[in-house]
Amino acid sequence: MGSQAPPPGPMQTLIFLDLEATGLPFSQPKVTELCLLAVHRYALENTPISGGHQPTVPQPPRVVDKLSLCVAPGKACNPAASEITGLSTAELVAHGRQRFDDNLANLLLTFLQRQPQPWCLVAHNGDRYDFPLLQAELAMLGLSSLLDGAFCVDSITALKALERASSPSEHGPRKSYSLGSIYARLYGQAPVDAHTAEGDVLSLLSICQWRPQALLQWVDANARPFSTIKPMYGVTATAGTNTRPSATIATAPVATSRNACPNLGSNRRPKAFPPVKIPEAPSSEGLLAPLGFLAFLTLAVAMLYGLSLVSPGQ
Ligand code: DCM
Ligand code: MG
Repeated sequence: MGSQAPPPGPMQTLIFLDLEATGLPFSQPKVTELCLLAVHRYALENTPISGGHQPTVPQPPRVVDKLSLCVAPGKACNPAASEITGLSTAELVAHGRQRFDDNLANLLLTFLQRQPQPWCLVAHNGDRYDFPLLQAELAMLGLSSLLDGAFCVDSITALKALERASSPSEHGPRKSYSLGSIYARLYGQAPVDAHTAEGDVLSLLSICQWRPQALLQWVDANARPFSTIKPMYGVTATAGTNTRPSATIATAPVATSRNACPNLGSNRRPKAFPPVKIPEAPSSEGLLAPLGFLAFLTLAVAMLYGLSLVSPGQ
């Protein structure tokens, strides 16, 4: 982070984002549901202050844009993921849901383009989950640079900073920074519709409305380009949407271009691992030379031995 250029001025739109998927990073998850909620900074700057020891859950702003979609993941959901999200691959297919394809990527970009820039994506645990997963889905379509115009922050880091700033002298047991725990700590109740993309996004917005001015300040100081996010897992094939994830997780060196213009129609190149160099097996030509030499030696020794047997001195 230290060497990176600072973000270009105050973020105009915060886009709260949550992805549901087939499982956790080690299982190379695929998205099953996503929700984006775009809120202009004006709304956060004008959030009504609710005082008291236990503030009430703030109303969401009246003016928001929201995009919520279910997606057929193309692979089985882990039982744990299905259990918490209420989504299974069979159900998604039975409902005719479509894959994470070019059209969806286009929809995401079109949604962003309706918002004043700069845009900042906000996701809870986004640095480890939502952002790398979104990058992996885009990379598989050959659209690695699609969201290069966006910035992003992880709300776990933001809320840690905000809570510390609000009670710097507090020394208790280690706090949990899961979305549900923060929400319960701030508002004294459990979040609604946890582990649905829209429910999680609304809870995320609520915790970000707790100290809206401080949050905006933190976001402006810490937003980093989405292009710096590495995909959660690599892509090996290079042909359009037929590319498949490789067996390796989060090891792909990423060649993202900050300046690349996100354009679905042109110059698509999926991210790919550099080819692994396998030590070459010795060729048959390489083996023939030493074998010929050995044969020659054996023959020479045999001839000398034969000569020694027939020599008159023996
Ligand atoms: N997830 C999981 N197992 C868990 C928690 C989460 O597989 N115990 C996966 C599936 C969820 C995704 O992470 O769809 C996102 O989690 P969340 O619902 O908290 O946003
Ligand atoms: Mg979620």
